[in-house]
Amino acid sequence: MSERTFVMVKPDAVARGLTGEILARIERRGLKVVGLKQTRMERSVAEEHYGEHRERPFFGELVDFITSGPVVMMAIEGPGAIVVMRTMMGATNPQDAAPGTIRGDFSLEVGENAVVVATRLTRRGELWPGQHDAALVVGQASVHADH
Ligand code: FUP
Repeated sequence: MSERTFVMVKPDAVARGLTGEILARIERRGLKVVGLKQTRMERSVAEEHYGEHRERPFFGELVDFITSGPVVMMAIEGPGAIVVMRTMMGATNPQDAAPGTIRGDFSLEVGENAVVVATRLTRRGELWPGQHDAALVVGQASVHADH
């Protein structure tokens, strides 16, 4: 079933010039880029997005990092896009991420792990792109709920 998900290239990867490489991997896999935008995260939006981590010791650093430079947001569409993108992204800690995944190939530190993929429609799918650009809104009807 065709799904839509939200992918964001984080500031570390944008600064290192990896946006094209990440985009190319997504396209080569056969997924479609149906929305694309380079922007900067507002602090309040970042805090809400990472709200589940608010009480964790790394929360401040996480928000500082994600707002520290430009990011590239994408809406991605295709069969099984949510699971496929999460698999392509790799484990949260890049040191555990398998080779061949974006994190496993391009990052080493958990704080700077190159990419975000929406897992939960309501927070990761809707909030950021929805607030920034209608072209990136992840349609509720076409995305599975939590998994
Ligand atoms: P993911 O969906 O893989 O990005 O993972 P999480 O939502 O669990 O984590 C979001 C971000 O929090 C990660 F990208 C990095 C940061 N984080 C830490 O810095 N330390 C941790 O122990 C866990 C997550």
